[in-house]
Amino acid sequence: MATRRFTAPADFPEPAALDEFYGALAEADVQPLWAQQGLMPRTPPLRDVPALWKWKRLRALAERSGELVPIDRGGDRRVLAFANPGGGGLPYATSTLWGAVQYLGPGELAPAHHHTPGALRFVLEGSGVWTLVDSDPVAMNPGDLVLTPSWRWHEHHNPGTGPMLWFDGLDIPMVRAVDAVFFEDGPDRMTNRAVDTVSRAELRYAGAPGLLPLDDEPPAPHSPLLAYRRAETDRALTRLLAARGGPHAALRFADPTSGADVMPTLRCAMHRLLPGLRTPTTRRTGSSIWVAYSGAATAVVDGHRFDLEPGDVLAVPSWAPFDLAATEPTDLFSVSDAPVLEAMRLARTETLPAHQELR
Ligand code: GTQ
Ligand code: FE2
Repeated sequence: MATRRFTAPADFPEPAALDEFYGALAEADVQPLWAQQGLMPRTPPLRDVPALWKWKRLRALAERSGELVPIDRGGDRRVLAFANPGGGGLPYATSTLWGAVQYLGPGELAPAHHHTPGALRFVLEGSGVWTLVDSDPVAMNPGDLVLTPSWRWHEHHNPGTGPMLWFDGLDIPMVRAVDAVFFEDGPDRMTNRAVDTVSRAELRYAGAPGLLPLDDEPPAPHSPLLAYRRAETDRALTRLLAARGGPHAALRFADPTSGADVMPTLRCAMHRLLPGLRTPTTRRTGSSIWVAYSGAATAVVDGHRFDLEPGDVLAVPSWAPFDLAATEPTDLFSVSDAPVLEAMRLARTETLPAHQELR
């Protein structure tokens, strides 16, 4: 059997020589691999923790922010970001995803800006609001998914009489990690006015499934369809559930021209679960945020049990065992970093042989 050969350093180097050597390393801005802790753990350690934000509490805080804080503070948005308790104080729901609840009061306008992080909105409460994406007015209503992809100008208008609250999902931690955040305020501010037209994006790309304009535009790096309507999602879930014979259907929101994810960094999905099933316990690389839309369900994440009611938001860390069970018919929205993990060829999924035990 071949023996591994090493050039032999002194068995017992002089402590003073070692100290001097480590000093010289630090001086030279280099660090030895042999002094690193946890650089390559055997499996991803849970950095973030599984965490739940209850809608009841969130809603009250968001409403209070509407009373106390004008919209022109910090980023021109009234946004409460989910801060993962394991995230060292950063305002991130997970290590790769920004999640937040945004509150836009009646008569308010969140003025135009653009940034390289891509954003999506999943509407939870209110009506009559529209987001202008570049020059396209996109209406917002509960259960709708609205996209404001990277570097597209966007401003939110509420000409109505009640507030709107929605979930924001962005790729901010990923774009920050690669030092590619750019931001600009809009050139001028539009006046608040109601728009009752259908967005140009929907006129072109949401006519009917599988029917695309023949005079297609050059492909954008994101879905050209900027809104996915609740009625359509609901109908598609009903049909998929029928096709599968229940009790779990999941739909991925896709670019109608390519089938790709809605944005290069973010995967969005909608799940419907019927009572009587606990999904297999799986874990995946990459993290996700889950937003309950309707019904009642229980999630187990890394042995911790969470009850999901409408509006509740759950953070699922990378490689955390995760399963779901509904106590009544339940719809859940999810956003994840899966396109990035897949592009990096780092996507892994494992289904555990048995359901996890509660801690
Ligand atoms: O609505 O434009 O939650 O720019 C974070 C940054 C929302 C927005 C957020 C943003 C927005
Ligand atoms: Fe924004």
